[in-house]
Amino acid sequence: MNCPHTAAAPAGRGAGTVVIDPMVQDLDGETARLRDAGVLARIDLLGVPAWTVTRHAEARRLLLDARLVKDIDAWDLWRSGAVTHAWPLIGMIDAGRSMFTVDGAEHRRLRTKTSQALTPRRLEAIRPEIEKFTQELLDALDAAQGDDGVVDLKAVFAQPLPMRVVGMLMGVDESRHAMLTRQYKAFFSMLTPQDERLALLAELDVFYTDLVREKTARPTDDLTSALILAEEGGEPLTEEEVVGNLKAMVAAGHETTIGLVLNAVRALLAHPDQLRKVLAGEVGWDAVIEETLRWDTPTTHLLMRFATEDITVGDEVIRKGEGLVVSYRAIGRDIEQHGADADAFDITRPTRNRHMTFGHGPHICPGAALSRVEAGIALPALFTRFPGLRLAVPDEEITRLPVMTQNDMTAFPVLLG
Ligand code: STR
Repeated sequence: MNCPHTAAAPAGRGAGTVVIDPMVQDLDGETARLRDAGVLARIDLLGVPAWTVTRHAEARRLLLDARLVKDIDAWDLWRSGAVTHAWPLIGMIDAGRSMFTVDGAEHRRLRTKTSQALTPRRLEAIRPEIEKFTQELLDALDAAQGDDGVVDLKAVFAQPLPMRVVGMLMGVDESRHAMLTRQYKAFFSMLTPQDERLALLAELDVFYTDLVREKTARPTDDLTSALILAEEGGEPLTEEEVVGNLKAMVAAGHETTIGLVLNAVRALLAHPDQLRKVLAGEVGWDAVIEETLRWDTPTTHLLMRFATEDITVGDEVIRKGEGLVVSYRAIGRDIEQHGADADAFDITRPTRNRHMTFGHGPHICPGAALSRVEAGIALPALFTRFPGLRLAVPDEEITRLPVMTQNDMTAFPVLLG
């Protein structure tokens, strides 16, 4: 293989190291290279080496393996000082104590209330509000059309909707949403200088800590307040733990759903025959959502777990102290799981529900049902209101943001028709 992103293969070691491109210039090519590099591939993340798992079956096994932990102190490169806060991706791992960074019994303690608040049954209660936000943002879309009729579906619709939903759930006032959106955009972008990223993470910590203190003094009807209150006879979460969970919820709830909604719209507009079937009621929106989750995952790579013992995967060994990434985009394109046409978008595919985009095992996405509810409201509402919706530029001109772990577009200019 003659490929600039793939270094020469060390003898007997698969196809070599795949250098992950911070500018995300060729995501499909990179996904294919990862798949070609093996079940377990060596990757380079801005100079930092790690393993990644690229296949469904093995990822499923590894995500249940208690020898892999989230605790950054289990990472040799961190303990030795080779990786520091100067590394642009450190904020994806060293994110404070929360359900995202802790394992085992402590993890269950940190996570239970959040997952209980986000069951499909509990979410039915907030469906009317999500529908109301959706209608308001559709009005905003209509109003935002320029003289040429062009409007950015991302900025005006796909981005504000998840922020409003997660803001309502967690009790974050609407006056802060625009600011948070800007901060997360800068957090994820590889164009942001590292000192700025660290400064904005510190600002976010102050903001969330203030919010938790306010909710401690005056609890309201939101998940942040629920996280603060102790279970009867149970041990309450510490302030740091509540702040950590709140951060994780807002970051994850906001960023990933933008990708889900936009990727679904993009896939449908690029496959008009399939869009027709959906609009004719021959195939359900749930099929669109699941196939989009599989084919164009909102999370490209999930950082990171660390081996507490040597772990053998096929003929490779993840050594104790090494890091493992899960490459969800490659996993969604796994031929053994989805067939030889795994690279094709097909809402009638029999395996469309058998993807692993929300993860697996104890850390499986607690917001999965919420994102499905949001997309399940937003997509049909959008196409019902604007049946003539189309891209304002050729599909090839849509660019991805320079974000290594998430799959997010710069903008999505459309004509409402
Ligand atoms: C962003 C920074 C922060 O303050 C807290 C977190 C914890 C949850 C993380 C989030 C991060 C980045 C995006 C993640 C999210 C959990 C799910 C989401 C990784 C590090 C996904 O992309 C799946």
